[in-house]
Amino acid sequence: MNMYLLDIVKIPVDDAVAFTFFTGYMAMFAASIFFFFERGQVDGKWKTSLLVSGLITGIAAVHYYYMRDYYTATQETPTALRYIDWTLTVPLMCLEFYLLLKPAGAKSSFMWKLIAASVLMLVAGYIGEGFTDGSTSHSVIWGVISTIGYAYILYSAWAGEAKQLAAKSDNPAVKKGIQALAWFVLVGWAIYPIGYMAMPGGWLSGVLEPKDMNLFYNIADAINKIGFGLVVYGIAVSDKKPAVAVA
Ligand SMILES: *C/C=C(C)/C=C/C=C(C)/C=C/C1=C(C)CCCC1(C)C
Repeated sequence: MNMYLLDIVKIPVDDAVAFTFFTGYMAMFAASIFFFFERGQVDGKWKTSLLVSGLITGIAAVHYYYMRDYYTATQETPTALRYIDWTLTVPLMCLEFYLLLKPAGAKSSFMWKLIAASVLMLVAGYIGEGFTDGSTSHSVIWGVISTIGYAYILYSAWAGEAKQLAAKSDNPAVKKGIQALAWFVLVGWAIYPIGYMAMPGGWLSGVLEPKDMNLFYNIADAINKIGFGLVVYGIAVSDKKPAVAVA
């Protein structure tokens, strides 16, 4: 056996899950390069936000690199890697809200409340998936607890603190951007619970196979992580300093 070929993986042509692991990896990787390079083009006050956008997709790219291999080697769901990734990237998305709303008066307590809600959402989801006994009750109980955390973030974006801070912002680009992020949280983030329900005992386990969970998570990750970054990028480029008139 040629020892240099050990890393070659086989992807069956009908394995949609493997496809999304590979395209997800490449998309996250490319998005990171884009955000890091564009960071040099935007006004100084947006540079940290763009850096965080690049970190979110960059951290995801590294995890996808490993999750891809894990899945192709074992055909199993990389639960631990998935949640390690989310534990880093979701709080960074909360940080994006804070950075955008800081000029409108957001305090760090605003950010910590969002982060606390995201930790509740993710810890409960991890117990639900990682420690399942295959029963519907286990899946549902932890799914419901997780949803409490999700509901808090959703509430903040649509009616609570984030919404109210955005209303106070004197920057139309930020107002529009926060509204766009609120849509991502409502529609893009709602894809995850659907994937969760594919787990053994889950409400959709009669319709979906357990590995289909990855299909939902991979598609949602690409939409949300790259989408969040593009919204931030959109704010930064539409909010250029007005050109100085030449006398
Ligand atoms: C980049 C990763 C992101 C934006 C991940 C978001 C994850 C969620 C919104 C997960 C939510 C869940 C529920 C609301 C209930 C079931 C368990 C979870 C963790 C899948």
